[in-house]
Amino acid sequence: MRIDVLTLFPEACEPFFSASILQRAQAAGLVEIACTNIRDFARDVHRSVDDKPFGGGPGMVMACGPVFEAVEHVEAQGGGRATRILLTPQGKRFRQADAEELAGHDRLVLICGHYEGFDERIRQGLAPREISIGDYVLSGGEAAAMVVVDAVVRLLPGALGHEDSAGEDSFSNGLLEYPQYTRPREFRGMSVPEVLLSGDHASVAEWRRQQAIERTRRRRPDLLNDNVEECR
Ligand code: 9D3
Repeated sequence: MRIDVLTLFPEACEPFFSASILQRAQAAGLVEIACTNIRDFARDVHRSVDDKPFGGGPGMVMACGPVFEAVEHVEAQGGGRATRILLTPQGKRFRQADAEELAGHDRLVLICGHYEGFDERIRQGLAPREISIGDYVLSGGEAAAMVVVDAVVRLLPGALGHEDSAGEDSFSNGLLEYPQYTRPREFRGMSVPEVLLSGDHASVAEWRRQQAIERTRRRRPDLLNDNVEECR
């Protein structure tokens, strides 16, 4: 997989992609991640990438030229047309199922905005998917791009090192995780539930399933609607 992140702040994104699992996945050849500065494709002397909105109003709008040229530039570096993703508060809210779907694509181009928004012709001409990561206001798309890349790359076969982990995640089965414990058996008067020390694997599995369902019911009842059969 190849992922290009188009941004006005490549220096904000690069350290994140150079750390931890993302670094390992790149070293293992599972993914190549490159950040490109949209400003490199500005053509005027001021290297501007934004302008005042036609019709008036507050703020600035990200202009078409540099964004189109940046997309065309990275797509021309082999592979042809990529799956284009615009990070925007107006996008579809990103979920685990979206990460799983994107993990099956060969080339992703993520476009991060700053300013009040994108010139609408970026949507019209580039036909990107639009993704939001949740209902809160960020100062730009970079943090959202990091979230999407992280969620996708860890799903690539070989990225985690211990292969069955991703399938056991919260959200893969639609439930929150059960409580976990490690040594010591007692810590400051708090003990580990007896069933986990019993060695009875069936009882452990049943206890964990019940705990996961109960925790989900209390904290995230919205998730249960998607998984009625898990709760029976
Ligand atoms: C005036 C209306 N604002 C929308 C709530 C304008 C606006 C605010 C913040 C436009 C862009 C931004 C920057 N945010 C993103 O680029 C962004 C984002 C987000 O703010 N929340 C959740 N997901 C995302 S993905 C990109």
